[in-house]
Amino acid sequence: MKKVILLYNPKAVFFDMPLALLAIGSVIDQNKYDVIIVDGRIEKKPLSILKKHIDKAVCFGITVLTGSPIRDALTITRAVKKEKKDLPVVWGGWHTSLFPEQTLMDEKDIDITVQGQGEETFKELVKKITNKESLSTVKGICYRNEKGDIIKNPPRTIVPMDQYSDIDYGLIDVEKYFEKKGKRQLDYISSTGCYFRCSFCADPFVYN
Ligand code: B12
Repeated sequence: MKKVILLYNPKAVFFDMPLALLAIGSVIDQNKYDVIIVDGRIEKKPLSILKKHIDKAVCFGITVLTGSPIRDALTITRAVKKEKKDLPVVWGGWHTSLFPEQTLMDEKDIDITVQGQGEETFKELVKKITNKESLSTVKGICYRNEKGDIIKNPPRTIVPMDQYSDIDYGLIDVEKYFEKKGKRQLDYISSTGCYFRCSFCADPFVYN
């Protein structure tokens, strides 16, 4: 029986494709795992879909931007944890890149936060979690150890995005996004990081 990597995009008022989850989902070996992306912006009852897969899940990953998406991310995290207490919950994205430790301090149901690019980090995390190995060598994460202490590992060096596998748009129902947007438009991000230092922007802090 194949194990499941369960991923969630919180509710928001925008219907762009969940590029972060597609990016981390696309690097997972689909011969070993079924990658299931549930989108709170698309599904009417996302929690019931998540619950259907929870028994086979190895971990539960959520992408989080600072601001309103946090509310739904928390609601879903707590509901998932209530259902399966020992399922590792991984929060990644811009919010946890800016607030690695604080996110864990504020919410006991989050086990791991990921900083910066997620592809390699998530691949490694999935392997460690599956084999029940220590997370102490996984770069670019912050986690709670067995004693309950919050540990921040060294950062991961930024990698040119061309080195990653192609994005597998088959992981989502692309037609549903076209419907929500009212046009057939495919989202694509062509760069990582930025040379400028604009004071309002998160990029200088996350990608230096
Ligand atoms: C596309 C985009 C949008 C779209 C879609 C947003 C969406 N919800 O999907 C639109 C135009 C709607 C939008 C709106 C907003 N955006 Co915007 N947006 C972007 C943009 C340009 C690209 C994001 C993206 O898809 N990147 C491609 C994917 C592959 O990369 P990624 O998301 O960074 O994910 C990687 C890692 O973060 C990590 N990762 C991410 N999630 C997870 C989860 C797990 C489990 C793991 C392991 C790893 C992981 O791994 C991924 C692969 O390396 C970024 C800037 C940028 N250049 O990235 C800003 C950015 C994300 N937006 C930002 C902001 C502030 C907003 C708004 C609040 C603006 C506003 N004032 O209204 C709104 C809020 C949106 C919302 N509430 O959902 C900030 C976020 C800062 C923060 N602290 O969270 C950014 C970083 C811009 C900036 N430089 O300041 N945005």
